[in-house]
Amino acid sequence: MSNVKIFGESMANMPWQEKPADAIGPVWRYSENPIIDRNPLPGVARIFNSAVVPWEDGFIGVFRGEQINGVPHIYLGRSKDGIHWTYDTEKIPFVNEKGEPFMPRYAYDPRLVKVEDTYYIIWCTDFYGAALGLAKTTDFKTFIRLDNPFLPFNRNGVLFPRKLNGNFALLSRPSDSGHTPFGDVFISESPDMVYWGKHRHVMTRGYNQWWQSLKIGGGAAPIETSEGWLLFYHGVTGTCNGYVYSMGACILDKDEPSKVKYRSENFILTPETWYEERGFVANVIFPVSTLCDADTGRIAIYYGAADSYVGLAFTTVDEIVGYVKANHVDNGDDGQIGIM
Ligand code: BMA
Repeated sequence: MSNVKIFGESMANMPWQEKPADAIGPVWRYSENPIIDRNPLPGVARIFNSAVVPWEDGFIGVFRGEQINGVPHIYLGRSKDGIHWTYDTEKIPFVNEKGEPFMPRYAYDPRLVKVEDTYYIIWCTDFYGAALGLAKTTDFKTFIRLDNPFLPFNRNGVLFPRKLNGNFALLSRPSDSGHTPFGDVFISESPDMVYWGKHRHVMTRGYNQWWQSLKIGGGAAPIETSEGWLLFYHGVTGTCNGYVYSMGACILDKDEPSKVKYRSENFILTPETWYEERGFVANVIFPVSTLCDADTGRIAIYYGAADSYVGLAFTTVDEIVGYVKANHVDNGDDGQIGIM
């Protein structure tokens, strides 16, 4: 039982490992990481930055598969235990709203979020440069591509798992079309997943926390808790050898999620293991989705590691919320009063 409540479903079958006695910090890695290794299926060299949800008696997910020609696309995968995955060998066959085939030129960093009875996939697509792509499914057989929600450039779209005040809510990070050496998180609303507005600033990269000083971006879909929306995100610093991506955590206001209630001063996971430090892009931890059990407060975080592997990490809602509150930092941007 936990003190902080997760408002969500029971998930007794989610992957889980207890915190080891020697763990440092509020989040600990799965001992058998990485859960997805290189060359996971024919024609795909690497899977990383991927998202999963519970489905039937197991789990289903959308996977960023980097093909052997270097172009990323989204593949569907299934698992009984959330750890061992099998994949469709063909890319997800999107159709447009008329039912005609639609294949994006490339697709990466997919999120998968259930809102009411529909699963939405948000990814980075080509729209005269990097922009958010959007599709929906109810059965994981037919995937209907919807209009791109935003103008270019934007690469990090994270949907809330329920409507807020009657509207869908989407976190994103406006960017450039390249490797973006800047970036804050914003929120936008839509009554119908077509027209977006009510844009608000949520949070700024951390001026005084060097690990997130360059840019930040939404990670996994926010988890609704009795303390507010718990968000795992990525924070990036620039070094003389390139970017380093760590995982941060914050809690957004329950009713007005453009207001940051608490934001951890410290990263909660940073590249330390061989599969995070070494790979196609070294030193990347990129959280993309979570599974949680409302009964026990357990949380499993799926993250891309070094643009080469998928890692799994665990925490509990009590542990992470307690940590974020105890290490809360005020960046002066919480709430953004008057700046809209
Ligand atoms: C970002 C995206 C991510 C990637 C990260 C590190 O801009 O391209 O997919 O994990 O860079 O390379």
